[in-house]
Amino acid sequence: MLKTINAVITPILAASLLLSCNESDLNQNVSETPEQNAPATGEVTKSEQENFVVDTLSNELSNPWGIAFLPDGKILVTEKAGEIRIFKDGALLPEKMTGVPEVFASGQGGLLDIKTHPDYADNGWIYITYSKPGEGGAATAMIRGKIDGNALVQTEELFRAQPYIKSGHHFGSRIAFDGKGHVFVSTGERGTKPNAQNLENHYGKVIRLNEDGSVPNDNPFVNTPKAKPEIWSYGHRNVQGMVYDDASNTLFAHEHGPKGGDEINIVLPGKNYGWPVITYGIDYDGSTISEISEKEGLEQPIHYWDPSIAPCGMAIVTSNKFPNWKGDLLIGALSHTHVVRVELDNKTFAGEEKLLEGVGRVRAVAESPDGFIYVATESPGMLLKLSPTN
Ligand SMILES: [Ca+2]
Repeated sequence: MLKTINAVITPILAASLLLSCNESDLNQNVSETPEQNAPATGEVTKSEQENFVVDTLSNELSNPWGIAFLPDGKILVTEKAGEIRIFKDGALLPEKMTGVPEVFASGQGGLLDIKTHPDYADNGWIYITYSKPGEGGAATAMIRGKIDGNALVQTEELFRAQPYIKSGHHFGSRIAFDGKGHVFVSTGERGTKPNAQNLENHYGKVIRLNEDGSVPNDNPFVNTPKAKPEIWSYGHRNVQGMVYDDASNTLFAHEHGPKGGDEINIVLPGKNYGWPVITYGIDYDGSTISEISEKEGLEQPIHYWDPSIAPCGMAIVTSNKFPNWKGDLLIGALSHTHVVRVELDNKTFAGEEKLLEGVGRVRAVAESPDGFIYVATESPGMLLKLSPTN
């Protein structure tokens, strides 16, 4: 069952985390977790536009964070404390993947996202983000590697955010491919707001790299003195959901805002998304962060949530398995323990619906290559599969 991480958090860090926010990974607010409300296997769930059944593939995961699909049908799930779990034929294997790097498993840090390359069948690359321990603290990092049996091999580091910071807060991070040779990585500002506006570090940013980790020469700040050339956009607080929509060539990201300020943004090169200069939220202690929510030159979200839902994980529905959801964003909610289906109309927010209400803190949402929807929750750590009923 759940491994407690409290033991490894220093008292100072723990105190700062308690002041933190609703995306806290400390599971301190899970008394509401309605285990008994999780949809029973085989029961038909009716929603506004689609009916589906939910299968619980496992309820024995420990803080699942990211989900990746292999062409042979295996599913890989990261656990935050540093394991990669393997599902074969829909069942969780007792064996864990070997060769996973050591992670800074404290606060919101740990083993984070995992994604197969769009051409995985040809090149075998799998991409992983994590909190890398190092001199002075920890940094959001991305590696790629290949899979040999149950081993992660040929790993190479593609990105490490600079600098290492002594904080367990706001590492991001999600991975998204544009299918044109680039990979995006999101970060968070590590609990230090000014980082998000400072182009001399990698925090509070969306990063864009070539798939081998090199810097694309058309990145927006490659010619800006002192700016980190990997930066694609900035002014983000903590981006834990990001997806590239191939149909509209659009990068969508959501981010944890302060209280009442979680956002969905369309991420464009060189743009400033405003944190902490503008925000719709207030600090979790009730104090004002900014008097303004709009400013010339700063981007507006396409939607914000007040109250906050604590968004984490995101998929865009592309297959015909759920035809009435096609093009919709499915977003996990940690504190609100559901999945939000967001309808878009020409890339603007057109409405939302709550799915799987009370299912637990939703950490990841993903669409498999064969069009099913997978949802990972904490407490208990479940992997759920949503299948349409026609
Ligand atoms: Ca913003």
